[in-house]
Amino acid sequence: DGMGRAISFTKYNRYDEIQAYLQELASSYPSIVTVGSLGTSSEGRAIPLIKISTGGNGNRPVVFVDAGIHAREWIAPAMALYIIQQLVENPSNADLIANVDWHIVPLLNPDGYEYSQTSYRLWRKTRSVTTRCTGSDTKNGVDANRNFDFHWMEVGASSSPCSETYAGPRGFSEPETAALRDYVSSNRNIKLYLTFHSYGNYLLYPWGYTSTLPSDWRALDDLARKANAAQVAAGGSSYAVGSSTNVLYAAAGGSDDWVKGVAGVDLSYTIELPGGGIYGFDLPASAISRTVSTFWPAVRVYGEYIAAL
Ligand code: ING
Ligand code: ZN
Repeated sequence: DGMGRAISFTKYNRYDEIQAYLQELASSYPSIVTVGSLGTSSEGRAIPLIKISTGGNGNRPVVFVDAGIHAREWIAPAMALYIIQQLVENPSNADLIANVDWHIVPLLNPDGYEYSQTSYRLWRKTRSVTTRCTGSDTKNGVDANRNFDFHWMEVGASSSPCSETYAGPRGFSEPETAALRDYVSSNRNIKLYLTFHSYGNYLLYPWGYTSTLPSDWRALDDLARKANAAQVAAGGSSYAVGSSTNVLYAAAGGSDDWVKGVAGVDLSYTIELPGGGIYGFDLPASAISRTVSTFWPAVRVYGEYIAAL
């Protein structure tokens, strides 16, 4: 009908719905949207990737956003989809794409996400089959946020395949994390990395592998505090700001540590969105819209900072 396909924020969208929305954006906004895949998951799904660019031939600074590294944290992909919608479909955000490109992976772990939708709500890991757990195959998979190869397995990660924080047989054993590595390594213009998780209201920066702060921690801290203030002004609860180790817990192999420590992207953040529901990960669908729109002003602060560099 030419009206385009809307994305809903009154329910959690399935993988196919997310892919359909991105394809619709690519056909409705061909001059600024390119849709492709970051790579292929263990179960063979394309990992969706959308690039938003108003020009500059790939020479502009890039904000890289991902979500859904962990399957059960459903509000995170919803947040990424809201960012995509706001950047592409809301003209009042034109300033954020005027001289900055955004590369967004709204669902890095589609296999785990679909498994959490259909079979087991609290699934966290990927769905790769490694060593089977004794007596059960229900605990296969790798914690993708322990699988990045920077101080891999040093702290806060498990070598047991049955553990929820199983780091994998080796760093980058998972096709999903390897795809992110390959993409970020080959895109030298990435100036800011945001990875969305839930839950608990944290704006975290490296390091997760040590309590020592990065030398540029003040810049990381200042920007996060400005982002937090913006979402508080929009009615959100205040987030705790600090390094993962110092304000949450130590864990090596996270994406933010690798992106900063190896890929050399100075500004790297793990954002823990608010929780809800019985388990914390099951924020009711009725709360999605308010949650993502309340955090949007924080994303604007991040985007404005990169636009002003
Ligand atoms: N939390 C993150 C996790 O992977 C984290 C927190 C991120 C710790 C980065 C250390 C480094 O455990 C959730 N909810 O997944
Ligand atoms: Zn997580």
